[in-house]
Amino acid sequence: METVVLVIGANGQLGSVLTESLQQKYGNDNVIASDLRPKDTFEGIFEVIDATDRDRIQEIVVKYKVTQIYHLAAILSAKGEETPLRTWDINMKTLFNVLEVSRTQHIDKVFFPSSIAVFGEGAPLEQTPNNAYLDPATVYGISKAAGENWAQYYYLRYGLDVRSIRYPGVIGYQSLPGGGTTDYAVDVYHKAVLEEDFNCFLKEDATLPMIFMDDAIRATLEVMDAPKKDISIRTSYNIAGISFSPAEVVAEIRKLYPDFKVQYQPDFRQDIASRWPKTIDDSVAARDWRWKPEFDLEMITKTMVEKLREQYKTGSKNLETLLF
Ligand code: AKB
Repeated sequence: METVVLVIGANGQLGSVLTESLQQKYGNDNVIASDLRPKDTFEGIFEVIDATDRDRIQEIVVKYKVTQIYHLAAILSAKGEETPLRTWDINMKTLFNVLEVSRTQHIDKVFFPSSIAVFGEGAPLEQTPNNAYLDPATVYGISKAAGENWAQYYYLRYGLDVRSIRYPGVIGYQSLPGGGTTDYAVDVYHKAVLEEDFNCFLKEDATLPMIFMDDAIRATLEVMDAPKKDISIRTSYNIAGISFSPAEVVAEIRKLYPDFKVQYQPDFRQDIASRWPKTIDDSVAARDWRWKPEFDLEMITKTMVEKLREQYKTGSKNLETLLF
């Protein structure tokens, strides 16, 4: 049977880039992008879906004979703290809707993104293992930890093939993040290329796990493509990219922009970051589906600067819609 993919949250930082990769892999006619609002720049099939509305998800699944769902809609760590109960409600309701529609409509595979935000003070900060104790301190982290367990429940109870990755902070030039604690690592490149000063909301030594967009997308496709028998983790897989602190990324950027100025003004996001791992042990993903990141800080910096320069010079439509 042909693969037909539904992406929920297709306008987001990861969703927008993943949708393009899925279009390349399965063809434009076999990828249904969806979000709360359509985006002018989007080319392909788009449906408005509010994922809190289960009937609407089901309608689209039936209409296009969807076989796989990538559920990327969620309120992230920093934004989530503004309205904790609403964040819980939205993150969980949308997940349950996806799981229930998938179970009842016999969807082949579901992708559920988790995050390093599932970890808290009970986990080692360095080389945090896949099976570390989970005591997240943000409502986003709590919803992801619960979501991982529900994903596993649907697999064990109903045989639903749900696969999941715990993303580090994702860095890419194609889209902007929104509402996360790791967002500074994208903003810093925009400010450098625009030759503006940068105010960092984390401390200069706040090391966090990060991953370049290309690696994040490849990991997603690889875990979804892996033979079912190789998927030994039904909660979520740790994946590592590269860990660095604000001071380290700034030092790398200064190799290209020696006058780049930065002030550190840590806010509540520093408290969130201080409980997250600094480095991640991804040996289980490496063993099960041969995960290996490719981009280090130097490569990320070179690519981000080159691509953003190009985009700002040509007044890329993508950036306009995202920034203004
Ligand atoms: C966030 O900072 O909330 C996200 C994440 C690490 O899941 N980028």
